[in-house]
Amino acid sequence: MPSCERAAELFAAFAAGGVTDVVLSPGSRSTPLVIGAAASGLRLHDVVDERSAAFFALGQARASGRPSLLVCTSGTAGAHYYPAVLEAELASVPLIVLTADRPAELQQCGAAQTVDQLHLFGRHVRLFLEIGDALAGDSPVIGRIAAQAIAAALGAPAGPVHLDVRARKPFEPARLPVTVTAPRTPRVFAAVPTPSEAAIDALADVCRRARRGVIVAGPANVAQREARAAVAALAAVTGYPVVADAASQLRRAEAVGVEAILGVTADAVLQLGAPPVSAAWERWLVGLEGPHVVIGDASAGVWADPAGSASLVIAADVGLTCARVAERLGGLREPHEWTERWRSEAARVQTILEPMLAGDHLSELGAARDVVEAGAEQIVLGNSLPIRLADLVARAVEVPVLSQRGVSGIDGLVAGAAGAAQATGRSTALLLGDVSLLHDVGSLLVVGDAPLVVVVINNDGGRIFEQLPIAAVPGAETVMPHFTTSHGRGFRGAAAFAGLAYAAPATRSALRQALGEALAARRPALIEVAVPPHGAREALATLREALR
Ligand SMILES: Cc1ncc(C[n+]2csc(CCOP(=O)(O)OP(=O)(O)O)c2C)c(N)n1
Ligand SMILES: [Mg+2]
Repeated sequence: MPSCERAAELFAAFAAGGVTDVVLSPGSRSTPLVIGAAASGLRLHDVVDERSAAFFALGQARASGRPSLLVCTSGTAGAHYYPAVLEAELASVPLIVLTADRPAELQQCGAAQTVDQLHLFGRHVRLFLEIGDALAGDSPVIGRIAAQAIAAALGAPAGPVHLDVRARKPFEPARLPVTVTAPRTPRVFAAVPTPSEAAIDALADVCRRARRGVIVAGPANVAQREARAAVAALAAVTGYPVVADAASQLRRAEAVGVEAILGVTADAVLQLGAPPVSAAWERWLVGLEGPHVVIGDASAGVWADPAGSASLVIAADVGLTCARVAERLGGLREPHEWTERWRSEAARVQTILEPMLAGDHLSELGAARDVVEAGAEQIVLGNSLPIRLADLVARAVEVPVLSQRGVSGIDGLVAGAAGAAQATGRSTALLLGDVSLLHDVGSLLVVGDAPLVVVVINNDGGRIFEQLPIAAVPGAETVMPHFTTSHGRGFRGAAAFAGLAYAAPATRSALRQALGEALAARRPALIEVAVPPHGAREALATLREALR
């Protein structure tokens, strides 16, 4: 059972393996872990609510690419980590969870705060280990356990790891601080999935045959920024447009939105990672007759072909694969009618969209454009309409864009953005909906002094549901309140409670000013953009009509 000294050695081993941050939630059973973490030199963050804590750590890891550690007590505490663990699993984010646990003899006998925590997260973690005994006595394996947990969390694919740590009383050290013994840890290089020669041959063959191809990229982790040059090289040698989701890390000046390809028929599509968020994509894919290539991680949970239409799947790193196939294909393809065709489609979409973004009145589309272009060093897009509207209006995006598209929850967005801002020190803008903010309103307390500006689009409810077929059913008005959950609340009081600066701009120029000032001052703030409830519904209907 862990002594505080041995626990300190464990955390020192995590530090040696590249971990920098631990998010702690208070408790007694976790005493050796807290004492050990405090002795290790790692940065500690205290977050009372384990659900917030887990999303905060998730945001740190999502932004930094480093595993973040979570420590909590026994009982229901670890269960509050569940949503963030699921997101980490499906979005491939490295997260290492340490739950303190009672010793085996105190299970199933009425001992307080005791539940069966073995495999608490079921099949949703990359690795589960019960390690209480390993931290007892002078076992030499502590360094190995930390290295193994880090390697499993970094993948490939990256994801969550759960270590359950049984502890028997007494937990306390004889005196503080405890001394830390340097652990013996192996140096670990995580797996990088390299495409085989055969995979490159197959992909090059698809590109040679298809003159009218398209490269598409859905939301991806920030590491995909490293693939930018390789994707551009592949686009150049194939003459294919890059249809890059705003959250793909690949949205550059020459990229086009999904709407731009709706009007054209391609004869091949190369999908990089997850499918794009836009519903237009699914409709377009149904009509595709040529090959559909999916490149990226293809392990069970992250196999990115929900429609089952892929004809070729290359389970390898996107950047490496694009670079290799671009090299294989060699010289630039001559521009021809295909290039003209999609460029003119992209221009047509722009001529429809830009007038809708003119003027100084507050609108959801306008706010999305203003947030994306506010000069933040990092952008976080909330789910529901925000990520979709940002995708519609974003032009080139040069900074990392974080999104929660593993499980697409509207939960934990504030905590995640706070973790991302804190871990990177980048000035961060979070765009999210009012129901999403209500869901995570408690996490405004974890923003602290992180350089985070939370921009809430308050359309008084979940207005995405007005886009769904249910809203068009005759008589739907009787049930729509159960979907939209209109609440009539503003967030001024929430900002005050959390000690955040607050602004409720009445115009877009005021919004831009409030955003610009808060970001430049790196001052945490909440900006509330109050818009008419049905504004997005009307704008999207107008847009669809014009694009037809
Ligand atoms: C944890 C979780 N609960 C429920 C949902 C289902 N859901 C998707 S969008 C949405 C409404 C979001 O409303 P809001 O944040 O105001 O955004 P808007 O639709 O107005 O853009 C809900 C409840 C979800 N995705 N995640
Ligand atoms: Mg809303």
